Amino acid sequence: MSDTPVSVTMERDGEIAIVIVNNPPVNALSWHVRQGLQDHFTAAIADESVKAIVLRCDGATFIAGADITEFGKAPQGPDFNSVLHMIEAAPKPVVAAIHGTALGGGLETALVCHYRVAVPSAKLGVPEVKLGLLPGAGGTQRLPRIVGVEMAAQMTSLGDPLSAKKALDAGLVDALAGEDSLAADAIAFAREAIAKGPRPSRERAVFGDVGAIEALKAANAKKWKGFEAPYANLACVEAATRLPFDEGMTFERTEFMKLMMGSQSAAQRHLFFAERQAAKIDGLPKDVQLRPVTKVGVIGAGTMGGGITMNFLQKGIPVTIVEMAEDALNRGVGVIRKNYEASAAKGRFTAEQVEKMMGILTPSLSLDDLADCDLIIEAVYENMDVKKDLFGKLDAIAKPGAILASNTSYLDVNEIASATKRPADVLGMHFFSPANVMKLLEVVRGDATAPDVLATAMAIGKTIGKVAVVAGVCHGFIGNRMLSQRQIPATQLLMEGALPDQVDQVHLDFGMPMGPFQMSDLAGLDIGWHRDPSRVETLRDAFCTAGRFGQKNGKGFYDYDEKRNRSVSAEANAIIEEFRSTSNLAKRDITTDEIIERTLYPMVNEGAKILAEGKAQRASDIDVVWIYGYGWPVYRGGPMFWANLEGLPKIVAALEKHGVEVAPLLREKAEKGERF
Ligand code: 3H9
Repeated sequence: MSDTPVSVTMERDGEIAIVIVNNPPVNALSWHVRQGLQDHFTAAIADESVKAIVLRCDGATFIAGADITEFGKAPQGPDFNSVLHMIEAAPKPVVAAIHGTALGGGLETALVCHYRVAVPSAKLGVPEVKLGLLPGAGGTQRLPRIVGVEMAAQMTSLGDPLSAKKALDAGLVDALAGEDSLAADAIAFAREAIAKGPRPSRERAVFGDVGAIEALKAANAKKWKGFEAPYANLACVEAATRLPFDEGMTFERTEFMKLMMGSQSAAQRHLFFAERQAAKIDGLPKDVQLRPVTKVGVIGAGTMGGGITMNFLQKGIPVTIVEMAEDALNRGVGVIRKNYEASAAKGRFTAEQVEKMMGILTPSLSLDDLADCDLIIEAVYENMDVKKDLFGKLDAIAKPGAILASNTSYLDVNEIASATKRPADVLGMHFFSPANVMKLLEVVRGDATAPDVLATAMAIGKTIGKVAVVAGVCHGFIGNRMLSQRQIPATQLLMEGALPDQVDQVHLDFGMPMGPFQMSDLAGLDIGWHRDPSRVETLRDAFCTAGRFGQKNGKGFYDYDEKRNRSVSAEANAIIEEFRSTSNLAKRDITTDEIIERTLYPMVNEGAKILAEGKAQRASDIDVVWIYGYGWPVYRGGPMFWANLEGLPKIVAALEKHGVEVAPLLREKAEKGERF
């Protein structure tokens, strides 16, 4: 018996052959699918009694793309492009019947079919750019021939799918089928297409305005900074406008291989799997039942509490928001409304939706009103006594089975839980500011947190559109614990001769959205300041004593104008100079390499400690935290992935050179030639 999985079969309906792909979960184009397509199409083409062919899929979706797990491995099975050329060259009409998502190589397969029929709920797109790639099986050459240059440029460089309706309007889909009758409708369509005959896309002319490509580049310059793939996609679409089809295909192939072999796509593919892996919780029974969450309580109507609340309202989950004082409550609710109205003005919501969301928000001045909530998230002042007092009160109010979560960003969740008689129901849900925008949610698992509580918090994170990552209890959890290892040496570099904008620029060039000192200014330099101007023991004390508190008062490490644009500050630099002169440290030139080694390598080192202590389940979870919580550049795959690319021995050597104690796990991996 052959070892080849049977993932493609063929049926007959009179003169129509129906080729059916069945390769769960997403009908990816694994080698055996390509083999099956080749075998069955060869047979259907050769069979003279077959007058037209339908291609459809079983399961939840049409083909959702190439099998990403095969990338980077030795090729097996037939070459994808050869299979597609064979389908396109069929001397009888071929009809793709699309449901679910026709993505990437899946849409490229549909593009070589002569006709496309889709159910209204289907989505069609080429998301390769999100994996640092381009549609490398003719997508960039066939789309401009079917939907025109402008739409092809948009689809390939942005990667967002079209609805079936939009695809119909664009000519990408020829007819909509009934939601429940796709198989039969596609056969009927194929029967009618027999008279029309085949219609290969490659023979059609490219149409549309090539100027759209430059316009797209201009509109997305900021978003695409540092990324290679959007530009490579556009170069291929542009090539389609001036090269014959076969030459365009060669151009596409070259560009595809460049991306495939490069580090950016490796990083983006890593992130694709890392994000999905993060949802998996080690050591949890498979049959764990989630607790229902139909009503949420949020304590604190400040920036965090308000942002957290918005996540739930947008998903139609009612929230009771509690504040101590009426003016603070009114202010908080007012900000939520203002934010929604601003989004409505930009067309993100209708006025009716805004009212609906505000209609399921219940403002309250009493904790007692949280008695019927399934999940209560505390977002008050970051102080252990305040939090313990609050959790003690909640213990008396919350209904049995309610999940009690703290949005603390540093504090010991076990100690918070100890203030209740139900520590199994307590955990951390650490949102990142602005909480309605940032995608990361650190779910902090306390020593006593029950499995179903943890699983429910992770699931609710997904419901509200977050990427949730499990973290263990430690100071700052995964993200902030690593952040502090960046901030300390960054400040030390100022003492040795660097200036804030030099350090920040290295981080910006690396691809971070802001550097360490921009971040300090944003957070506020006076947070945690002792407020005694006569005590100037740290650089921060010197800044605060000089009345430089950061963005909030327009001066910190930088000067800020009324629009919060920063400029280098002579006064700030003079403070640094003066503080340095008192510390006996000689001023010297600091190189870009040293800034990287001293600010980013210690983060990797801390990541290794976090892993060894089991505070993160896996290295890729750390990458997810930094990408979605702190804007680590996607094309660098997160700090632990990046560390592998840098080379762990190189990192160990640099840490030693700079006098940093090397984490045993990092050293061990470097010595054994392993990777994170
Ligand atoms: C391409 O096509 C290149 C071509 O141009 C060819 C050039 C020559 N391969 O996301 P989910 C797994 S590049 C392998 O949780 P959902 C996924 O890891 C590709 N595996 O489900 C997960 O596994 P596990 C272009 C894949 O319902 C499971 O399937 N296509 C692939 O939320 C379920 O996934 C894309 O970029 C794959 N292609 O969303 C589409 N896709 O259960 C990528 C998924 O072990 N995929 N898996 O964790 C998606 O966007 C979503 O998965 C999809 C379903 C929307 C399809």
